Amino acid sequence: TQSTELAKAHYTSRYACLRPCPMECPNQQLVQQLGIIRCSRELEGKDTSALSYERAISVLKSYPYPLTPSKLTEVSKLPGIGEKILSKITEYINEGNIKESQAIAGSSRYQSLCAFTTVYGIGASSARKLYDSFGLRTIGDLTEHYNSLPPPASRHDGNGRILTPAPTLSIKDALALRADLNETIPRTEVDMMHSVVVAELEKIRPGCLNTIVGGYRRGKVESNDVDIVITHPALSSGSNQVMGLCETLVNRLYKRGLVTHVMHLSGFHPPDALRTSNWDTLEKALTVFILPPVSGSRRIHRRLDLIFAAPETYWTAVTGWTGSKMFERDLRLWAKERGMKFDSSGITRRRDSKQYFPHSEEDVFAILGLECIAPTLRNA
Ligand code: DCP
Ligand code: MG
Repeated sequence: TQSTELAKAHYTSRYACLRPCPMECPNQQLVQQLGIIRCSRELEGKDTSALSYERAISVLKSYPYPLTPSKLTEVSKLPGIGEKILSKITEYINEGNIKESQAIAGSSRYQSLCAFTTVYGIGASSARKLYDSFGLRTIGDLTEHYNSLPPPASRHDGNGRILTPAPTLSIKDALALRADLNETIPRTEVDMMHSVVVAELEKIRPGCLNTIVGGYRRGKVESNDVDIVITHPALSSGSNQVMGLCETLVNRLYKRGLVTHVMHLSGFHPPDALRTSNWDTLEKALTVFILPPVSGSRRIHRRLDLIFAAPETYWTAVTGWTGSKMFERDLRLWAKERGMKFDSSGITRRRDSKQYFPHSEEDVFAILGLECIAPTLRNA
C-alpha cells in the first residue's frame, strides 16, 4: 500500500474509475438514445466511433444534474464530449429526441443485426456476414441456416485431451436456448444460483471464499448472467490447484445436471468466442446453468461464469470482474499511465516487475493511487 495521497473521485474526471456513477442517472433518456448510435457503430464495425460514443455516454451517466440549455456550456467542457456528440446532446435538449437515433432504431438492417447478436456466439462481424453474404434477415432465417450446417467438431486442448464432458454451446444450441438466455435474471434468482453453486463447492473444497461480481454487485436489478469469483485460502498459485478446482467444480455441476453447457474452460479458447480480447489469465468456466427442478415452476437456462483465483489475486479478480466495462478499461489505462499494470489477475509495477498482493478491494484502489468507489457507483 502506498502512502501518497489518493486521487479524488469526481464526475469531471477523465477516467471512468474516478467517476462515481449510479445505475440510473438523471439523463437516462438521452443516454439511451446515444446508446442506439453507439450500438449501431459497433454493429457496423466502426469501433473508433463506437468507443467515442461509449466514452461520452459514460461521462454523461456520471453527470449528476438533469440537462437543461443552461448546462450545455459545462457539458461541452466535460472530457470525451466532442463537437459531434455535443450537437446530438443539443438536439436532444431542444427537440426532445435525436433524429439519427430514431432513424437507426427504425432501420431493418439495425434490427436484424441486433437480433443476430442476441444469439450467444454471434458478434458484430458474424452478424454482418450473415446479413450481407448469406442474405439472412430474421432469427428464423438464422435457425434454418444453422440447421443446414454440419455439427461442430468436439473440443480438445492443444494435446487432444477433452477438457470437459459437458457439450460446448454451438450456435444451433444457442439459438434453441435464445429465449432462456435473453431473459434477465432477478436478484433473488442470482442468490439462489449462488447458493446452489456454493453448496457444491463446499462439498469438494470446504472453506472457499467467493463473491458474486458483475452487474449484480453494482446493484443491477436484472442481470444478463451470474459471475462468481472463487478462491480458497490454502490454494497455491504456482501449481495447477486453481485449475483443478475449476475443473472439478464444473464437472460436478455437469454430472448433477446443473451445468448443461461449457463454452470455455481454463486455457481453452473456442475460435469464435465473444470478448476474446482483454482476457486476463485467470482460470474460468463460462457455462450454461439451470437450477434444480422445483415442482410447478419453469426452469430457465442461465449464463453462469465461474472465475477462480489464487488467494493473492482474489481481490484484483473481484475488482476486475465487478465492472463496468468502461470502469475496468480506465482502471487499466490509469494504471498504465502510472507505470503499473492492472488486470483481474494482478497488479505489477512495470519498471521492476514488482507484484502487489492486495488484502482487500480498498487495497487494490490504494495501490493504484485511487479513492475507492463503492461497487454500486461503478456503473460508468
Ligand atoms: N469484464 C471485463 N472484460 C471482459 C469481461 C468481463 O472487464 N472481457 C468485467 C466487466 C464486467 C464484468 O467483468 O462488468 C462482468 O461481465 P459481464 O459481461 O457479465 O457484464 P455485467 O455483469 O456487468 O452485466 P450483465 O452480466 O448483466 O450483462
Ligand atoms: Mg454479468
